[in-house]
Amino acid sequence: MSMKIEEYKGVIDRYFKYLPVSNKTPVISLLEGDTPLIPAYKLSNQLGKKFEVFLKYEGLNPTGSFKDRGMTVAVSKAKEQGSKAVICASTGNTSASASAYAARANLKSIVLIPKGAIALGKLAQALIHGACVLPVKGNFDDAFRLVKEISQDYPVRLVNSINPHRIEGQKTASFEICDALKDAPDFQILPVGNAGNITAYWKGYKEYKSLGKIRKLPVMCGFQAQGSAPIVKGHPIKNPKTIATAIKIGNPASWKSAEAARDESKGLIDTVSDRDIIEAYKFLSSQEGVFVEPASAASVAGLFKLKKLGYFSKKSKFYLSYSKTIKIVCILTGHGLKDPDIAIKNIKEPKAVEPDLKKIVKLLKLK
Ligand code: AN7
Repeated sequence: MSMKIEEYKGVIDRYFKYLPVSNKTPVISLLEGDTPLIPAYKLSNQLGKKFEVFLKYEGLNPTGSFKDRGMTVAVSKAKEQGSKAVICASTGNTSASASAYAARANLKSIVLIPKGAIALGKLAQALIHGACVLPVKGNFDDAFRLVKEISQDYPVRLVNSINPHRIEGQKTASFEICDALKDAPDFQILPVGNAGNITAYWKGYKEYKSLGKIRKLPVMCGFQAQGSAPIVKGHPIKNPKTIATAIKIGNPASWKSAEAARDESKGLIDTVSDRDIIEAYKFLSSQEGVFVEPASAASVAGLFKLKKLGYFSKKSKFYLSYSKTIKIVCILTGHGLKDPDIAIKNIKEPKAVEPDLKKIVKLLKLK
């Protein structure tokens, strides 16, 4: 008897016909995608019987964030089109992903990061993958402006999410959710920074709908950190502030398409405070067993906020208009290990003990 196991080969292979690739494209993949959609029982219980909450754990991508879905397409296309180098500005995850895929593709990678404002794990990734890392004495928006100009004048391929290949790759996450649920969820909640991801998800859902693969479209709910919420405030923020460094962005590139996703889906883009983010961060790690970086917890903080606002109460128009179970997917964009400093700062640090059995047993109150 032959036992043939179908090998998983990454998002370009799985969704080939929906992506701007051909048989001539040299596929640069780290087998990204195929991330779990984890049922969140405790979150579901908090909302009530009628609700099922799922966590799309994008932290399990090869470099620890959703950026890998877009980067496999962007770097493969850069390679196909003869680029020798890629460049990006980044709050951390884009730089980690770009440097890994560039290393695999034998491309040079250049990353401009806001000095002192990216999480330690992400900096380590970019450096160890061999990127040329330039910390800029400014914020993300300054770095982003610079890389746009450099890529216009010099032979380096920009791999930030204004590169349409990034959006194409990232839309595969909504395909996976629909494939798993056999339809779109009723609500999708996600953090919003440069706004590429909300753009990509919405594009993916709309494509699946027009292909007849799903019957409905989700309501898209995006959340920005309160001190860094240009879309909610309606104007760019000069000095964005938040502990969620990944989404510390004052002038998002995909502003317009984020608003389109919000409006077309009859959704919303709102704020969550740093305190809300940390609360959700701790809830996820201590109650659901899922460790994410702070920016990712913004989606669950957003879910809690919507609940508090009565969005899911029995009297709400949403509750009444859904006869069946209401499915909510929260996107968890990056792994908790990216930013260990934040974890340590938010727990009580354990005290060291003598290697003494009796003392330890007593201390642990095991008797
Ligand atoms: C964990 O790496 O912008 O709204 O330069 O790393 O698509 O920008 C990261 C963004 C959410 C926001 N969660 O997504 C970068 C960068 C995490 C992130 C976002 C980011 P977009």
